[in-house]
Amino acid sequence: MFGRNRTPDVPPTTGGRLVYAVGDVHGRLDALEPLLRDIGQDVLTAPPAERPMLIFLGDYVDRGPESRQVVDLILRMQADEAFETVALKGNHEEALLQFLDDPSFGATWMEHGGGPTLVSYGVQPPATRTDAEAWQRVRDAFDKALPADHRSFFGNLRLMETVGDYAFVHAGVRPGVPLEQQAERDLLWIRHEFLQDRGPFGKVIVHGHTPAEEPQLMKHRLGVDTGAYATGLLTAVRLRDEGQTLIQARARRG
Ligand SMILES: [Mn+2]
Repeated sequence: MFGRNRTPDVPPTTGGRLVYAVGDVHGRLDALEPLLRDIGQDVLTAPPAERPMLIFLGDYVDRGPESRQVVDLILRMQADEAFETVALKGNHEEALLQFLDDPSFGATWMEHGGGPTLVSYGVQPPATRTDAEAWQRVRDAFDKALPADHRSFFGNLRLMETVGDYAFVHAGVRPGVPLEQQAERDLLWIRHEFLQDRGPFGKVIVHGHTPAEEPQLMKHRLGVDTGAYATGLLTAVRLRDEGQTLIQARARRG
């Protein structure tokens, strides 16, 4: 099958690039700030020939308290020429966009941690979750509160980025399906079918979405979601031709 022909037992290559992939932030600005400081320091220890890449694996919003501020910081990184910054789409960004399209989705979004996201944009969720008119008003207030650069950020998130032998996605890939034929739903949502498969998957898959106490650096997939919204521990993996290294930052409060 196309893409399944990576030579076994040869370490994966980034094609000479230095890449940092950051796991699910979920509104934890207090963990993202120190992590980006550490990454900035790390680059200085061995400056690469080409500009380093910073790849965010999705789920910037929801659950944690500072979704809006996290997006602001990622936008600043995208404007910073020191890095080539790529932001992937997570299922929580999909939920936010779905709410803008359809106010009746609000109650479901709240079950997945959307309340703190609204509050971070200065919008209060309705007191009654089943009040359709109230949801319409909240949707309109959120639409108005969303800055233009945030709207374009959410609207232009990518589903997959590939660098050398690595493919970066939010959740994972469906085993047996070529990477270029993967469905958006799987890239944003898949769990067990992917996590229980030993691979190979065409490339080494770098992903977040399913939190684990420890990052999972396996042969065919690297999982870096350490549940920052609950643990305060945010994880990135540094990829170079020389190997894979974890960089972690812990927020001051848990
Ligand atoms: Mn997710």
